[in-house]
Amino acid sequence: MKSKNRILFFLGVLILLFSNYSYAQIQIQDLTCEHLTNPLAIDVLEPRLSWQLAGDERGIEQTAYQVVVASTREKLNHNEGDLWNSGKVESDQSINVVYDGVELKSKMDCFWKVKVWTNKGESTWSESANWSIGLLFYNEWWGRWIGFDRPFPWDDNSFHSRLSARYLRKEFEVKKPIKQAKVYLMGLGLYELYFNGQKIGDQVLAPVPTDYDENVKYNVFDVTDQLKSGDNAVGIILGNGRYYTMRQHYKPYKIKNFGFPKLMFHMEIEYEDGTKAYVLSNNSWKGTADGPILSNNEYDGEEYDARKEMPGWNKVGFDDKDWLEPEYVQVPNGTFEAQMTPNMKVMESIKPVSVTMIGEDRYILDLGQNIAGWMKMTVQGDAGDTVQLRFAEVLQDNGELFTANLRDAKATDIYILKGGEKETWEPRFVYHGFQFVEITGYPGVPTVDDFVGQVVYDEMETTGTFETSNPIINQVFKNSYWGIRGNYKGMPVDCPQRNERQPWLGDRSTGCYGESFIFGNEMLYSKWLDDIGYSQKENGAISDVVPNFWRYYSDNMTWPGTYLMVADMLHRQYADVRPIKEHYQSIKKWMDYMKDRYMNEDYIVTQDRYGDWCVPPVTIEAGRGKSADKKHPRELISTAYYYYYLGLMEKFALLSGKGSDVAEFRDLAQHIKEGFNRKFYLTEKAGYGENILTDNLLALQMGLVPEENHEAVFSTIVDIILNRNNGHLSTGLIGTQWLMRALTENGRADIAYQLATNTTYPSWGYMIENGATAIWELWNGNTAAPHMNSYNHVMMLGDLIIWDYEHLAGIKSSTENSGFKEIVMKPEFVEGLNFVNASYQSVYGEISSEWQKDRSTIEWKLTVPANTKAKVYIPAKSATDITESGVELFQANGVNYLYQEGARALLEVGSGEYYFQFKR
Ligand code: RAM
Repeated sequence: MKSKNRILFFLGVLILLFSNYSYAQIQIQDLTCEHLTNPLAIDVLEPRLSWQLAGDERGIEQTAYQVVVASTREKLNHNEGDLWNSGKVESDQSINVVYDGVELKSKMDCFWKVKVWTNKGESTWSESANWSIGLLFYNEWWGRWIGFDRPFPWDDNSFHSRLSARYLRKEFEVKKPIKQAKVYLMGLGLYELYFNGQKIGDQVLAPVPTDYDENVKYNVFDVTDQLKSGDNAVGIILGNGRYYTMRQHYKPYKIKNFGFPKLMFHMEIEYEDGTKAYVLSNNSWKGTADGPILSNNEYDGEEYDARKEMPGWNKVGFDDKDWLEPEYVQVPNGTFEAQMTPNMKVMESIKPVSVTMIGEDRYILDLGQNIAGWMKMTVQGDAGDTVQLRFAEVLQDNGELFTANLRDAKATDIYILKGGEKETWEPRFVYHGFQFVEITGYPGVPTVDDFVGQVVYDEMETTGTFETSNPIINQVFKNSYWGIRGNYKGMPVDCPQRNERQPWLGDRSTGCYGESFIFGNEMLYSKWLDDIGYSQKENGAISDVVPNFWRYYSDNMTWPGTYLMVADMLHRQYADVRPIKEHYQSIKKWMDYMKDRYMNEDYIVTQDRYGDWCVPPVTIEAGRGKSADKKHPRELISTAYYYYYLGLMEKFALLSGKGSDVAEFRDLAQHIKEGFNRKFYLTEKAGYGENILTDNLLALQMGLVPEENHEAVFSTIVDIILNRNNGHLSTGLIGTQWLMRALTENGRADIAYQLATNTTYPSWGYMIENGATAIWELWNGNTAAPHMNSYNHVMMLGDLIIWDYEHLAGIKSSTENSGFKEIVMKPEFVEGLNFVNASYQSVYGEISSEWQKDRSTIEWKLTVPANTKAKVYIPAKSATDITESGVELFQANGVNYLYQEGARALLEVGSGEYYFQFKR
């Protein structure tokens, strides 16, 4: 560049910079519609739009926004909001802004952008984003349901169901230049979709499972780029999933089977000239059940015969004359709904640690981590060579797989080679929970380079990082991370390995809340909430397992009550109030049902089923070889929970505009509180019920203890832990949900810390000491009887993850301004812990908290996202004991000292990064 030009260039840049000065300050990012990024199909007509603000200055607050929604990209580029132009709206709302434009219709594409005004300047227009509406009405599906509603001679529909995969194909012609082509697909139980030989999308095990009698989820793909002019081919493989369920004729009253695999396909091609063409599922397709996938069963594994591959079956020109005409099959009962939670994906691939020979032609592969997913294998050999992979979570002492805890799940994949070149294979329609694999029949010597562990779960963001100076806390956190992701399977399941894998409600009642710090699980749990609603019977009863593939309507209190807990979590963590509004009536119906059936005249709720499920046996020896499924139902538990739920109902009523219901809930709650104290309070012991830890924790944390007994009951809790239990917990699935917060909120974070770092039985650390790489189902997982002893179950996490974030890191949402619009940052700088580094991606953006101690001072660095505020609690006698970024507190930019609260100074800060220092 000539020097004159260079000067002109820099001048230009300068002018640009200055003219945009106020704009450049604020950026808008992460636009979502219904919490999804550019969804291809939603079936919500008042979708909610969200965005995040970012900028370098402290204290950024949105003061107004403008949203423009257009029917084409061109219109949007010209700011022509033909669907909606909100105009400038004075508001600080940046999440869940409800679309309020032209009525949305099936198949509509909507393009949108937003700009904001803040107290620190305004933004430019955001990048554009989009959403599309799915097929809203049944009669817009023009295809027919096709498949084969029968077994083939090689199928076996006895107990261990074996069904080969079904392959369907169709060729069609593209006659003119295409503007857009979209596929709407329901493939049950599971599908893989191909166009011209290419797999569409990176989803696996799609769609997400539902109770197909109630609803079937459809997936939508934009295949504009996959089509070519002239002849094209579409191919679909169908697996069983939970539709043709894993066990046939087994406790038929309990296990739901839906039928044989089937699909409905609807493709619309819009040509550039405005005309349309359709490709629809009907009997002009061809199908076969005689392909390479001989069998696929989630419990038992997949069998694949590569010799039976049909090269080119999903491409143009394949000779399908031997294929069959598909049948018009039984239509699923459920309504058709757009799937608004992401599918599963291979989220991580890991290399095995070792492959060891343990016998002639037998090897054990160790992945080094208990995962849920499968192995991908590379192999070379002769046609007909058969490799068998058996999966297990742990080994026996003799080095063989331990499979007793899988019960009758065969957990075995079989691959038969086609021979010749190297072959790479992974199963399509199954997954396993495992760390170890027994390999037999592998031609040559298998090595770690021939295998990859594929970690499979719902596509979602990892939102949390967490690390402390204590290795046990860190390892338990890491194990939790693995356990949680392993058990997300389009629904939260209890375990991924044995012949169960069911979405039991009780396991997630508080768990969903802790999990939400680590994973962006909002859509998964919103979907689950709908599933729970669907499980409700006419009379109000709700299943313990939802979707209710296993039908357990036990009228238990604590499992179905998860309905309320999930709705509450979505509100607390994501400020999502719509689920509460949508489910309010059904929740209330369940509450009434339980009250009418099970509340006696003394206001005691009498029905409970599982009690404090899986409490630790008194000693590790006492639990040796013992089965853990003893139920000890307790009226104290059901009554306490009913009381707690009434508190939630009060909140839900207010949020749903049902304020007139509040008095009824309050009144009943008051009676229950009195009845509960009359029946369960043991005056001389200052405790409740059997005076065990769980009983007292529930009474205290659920607000059932009268003010005057508070201290005494808490002392009993402390006494039980420190003296009776010698510094250990004694809680099962129920009590552990309240344990860590009860201790901390009542001033004994030190005891919570002791429980979190214990390595002796029973404790989370004990699992680690005994080789756990996920979380065990049982505190005594190393000695219990195998038939109910999973090594990857998250229910015993209780409120530990919540404690990690809210109390160690000090990252908590206020209840009034939920979804982290207002953040409560009140870490416990517990003795023994020297640092905590944590971050959390909230709906507003990243929140972080990093503190560390040296001999005399504590340094605490924290980040607050734009358009939020934080209440910051610092243990200091006065503001003068605190500095921020090296200056006195009163001079610090954007920090507002409010007042002293006990031993802490309470500050308020706006968005930005802060760096506090204060004396220990
Ligand atoms: C078991 C599972 C599950 C639990 C139920 C009650 O089968 O372990 O986690 O919720 O029982």
